[in-house]
Amino acid sequence: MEKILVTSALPYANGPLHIGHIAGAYLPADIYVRYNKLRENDVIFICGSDEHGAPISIKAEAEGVTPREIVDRYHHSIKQSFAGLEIDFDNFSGTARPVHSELSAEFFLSLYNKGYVIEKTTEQWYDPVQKRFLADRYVEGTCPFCKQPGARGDQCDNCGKLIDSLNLIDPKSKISGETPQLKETTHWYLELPKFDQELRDWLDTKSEWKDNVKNFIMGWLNEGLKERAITRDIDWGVPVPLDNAAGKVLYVWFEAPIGYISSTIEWAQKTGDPEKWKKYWLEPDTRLIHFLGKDNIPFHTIIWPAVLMKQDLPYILPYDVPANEYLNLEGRKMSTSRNWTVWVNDFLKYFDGEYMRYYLAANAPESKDSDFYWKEFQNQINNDLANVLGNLANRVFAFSKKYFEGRIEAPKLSDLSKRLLNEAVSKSVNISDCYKNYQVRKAISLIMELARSGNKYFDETQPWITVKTNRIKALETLYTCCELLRIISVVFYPVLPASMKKLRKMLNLDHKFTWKAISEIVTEYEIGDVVTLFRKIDDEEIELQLQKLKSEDRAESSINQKPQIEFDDFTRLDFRIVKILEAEAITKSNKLLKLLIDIAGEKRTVVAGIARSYQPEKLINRKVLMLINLKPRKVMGVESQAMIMAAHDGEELAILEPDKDVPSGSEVN
Ligand code: B3M
Ligand code: ZN
Repeated sequence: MEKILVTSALPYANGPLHIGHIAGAYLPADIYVRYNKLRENDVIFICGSDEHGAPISIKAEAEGVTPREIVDRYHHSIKQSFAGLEIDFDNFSGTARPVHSELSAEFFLSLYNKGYVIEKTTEQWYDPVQKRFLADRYVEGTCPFCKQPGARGDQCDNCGKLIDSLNLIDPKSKISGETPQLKETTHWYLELPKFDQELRDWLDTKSEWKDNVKNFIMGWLNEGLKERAITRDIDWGVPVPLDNAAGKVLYVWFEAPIGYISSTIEWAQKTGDPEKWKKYWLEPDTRLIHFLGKDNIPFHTIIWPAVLMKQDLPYILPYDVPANEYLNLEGRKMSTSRNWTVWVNDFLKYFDGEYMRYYLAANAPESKDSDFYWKEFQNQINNDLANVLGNLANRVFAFSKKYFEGRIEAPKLSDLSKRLLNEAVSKSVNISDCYKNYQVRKAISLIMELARSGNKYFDETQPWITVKTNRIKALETLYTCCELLRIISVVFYPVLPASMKKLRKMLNLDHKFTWKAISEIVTEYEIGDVVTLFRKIDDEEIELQLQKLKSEDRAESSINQKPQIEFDDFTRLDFRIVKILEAEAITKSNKLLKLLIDIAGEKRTVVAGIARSYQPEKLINRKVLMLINLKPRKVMGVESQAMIMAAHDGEELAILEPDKDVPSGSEVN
């Protein structure tokens, strides 16, 4: 019996799950775990939500709620997706729990005390309005290499070069739009260069790893490992456990993988044997297998092993990291900000979770990117599941009920029948190897071959004729097919657990079964109530999904739309029609005018950047659109208490006036 600890990358609790997540990190792991449970291995499946990091705290601030609320919302949504897809963890925790913070602090201190962490003070971008340091991806500017505007602080999408955000030309904060300032800050860095040899020696033992994973790591190592900051200046996270580190937290990528351990500890506590986690994490015979998408490779194969190597306790290192490539949608790269994806909870409103399992497993991005096409989804479900396997089960069971009252006893088998079953048993060995080697696509194609051979056998033996001429022959056909379906119910279980249980129920077989039992012949079947295994998907259902996708698609648009906001975000904006009472130029500025406005009797001062398009005297008494609940800001020494709305096209500005007279103070929505 092997001892196996399987993990899936912890999903960020800042958004719902989509098919890309499932295909990359969750379904392959769940299939692997189910297979190993059938093989009676000692396997546990551990995960949890990744609840820290800047995106969560920024989202919380934008919505005016606490990070906890965001985390709870998505933790719940994610769990719902997993339940609907039968992704069945032994424990699903969250990294904002005390057990995790304590362990993360311990991990940091262990590295710190052993001299692998150094403190450095550097200058970083600081948003003066938001009063926060800006992580690289929250700074945007002109690329120092190709001079294209809109480059992110970490990378330029135009020329693809990695950027040091300090070199961006004309940097702007993505959160407030302001020009950030350089400010000194102190952080703690993991001295990765010190691990170079140890990591190489360890990776040398991993010749069996998938090529895509090995190539990725060698690229990193050969470029030369660099020190990495493992702390951040935000207020949501695990506090850095040092006296001089107030306001600093551990970098989310430093502490998130520790979540695999803290979740296992939580699991052990729940089982009533709190020490049990050690049997997995501290004993070298455990196989630790991390399932993830390819963007997570370096963190799991370089930084995480380095962190594990220098702990006080003898933690095991990853045994394998079977990372997957990307899943595209309808031939295009998936994008959540453009809504070019399929959200799991939305899918589950229309289709059975097993349909997603089947299609994503049969088209898994195991060694190269693959695609989700709605039309192909329909075809594969209808052809493979409904027409081949579903049909085989249905015709065998219906026939058994009709002519044999569902009682199918083993007759003497002909060579043809024996060959079919022997073939199935020997294929089950190949299928087992496929599961073991993370080749689920191949496993599925072998299983479909079995089902097809069953239909062919049924057609060739013609039980609808023999039932009238030689009943024992008809019985032989039915019995052989039942045996074949029994074998399929085991080998297909890792991919389609619920459907295979349904199939076993019709065969009147136990739900407690093992891989070993494949070769244990059942001599008598008593067919239970016959139900449809797989319903077919209509064209209209697929049309609906395609329409939904296209109506929400913004990928091809050139309007450069900002990320979508919630309706609640919109209602927080207070737009009004206001009347301009006075207007004058602000000396020292050729852009700005100072306006005095009236909002239903209340007077306010506004600084408006419209001087190039409007002479002050032309504005008096006009009613225009303004946003009145923006926090007052000082511009050129004058406090501006509302913001004028104007359309702009390059140089020229156009203020917005209502198309009939409305009172000053009128709400706009
Ligand atoms: N949450 C990144 C991701 O979802 C991250 C994985 C953490 S695994 C320790 O892509
Ligand atoms: Zn560039």
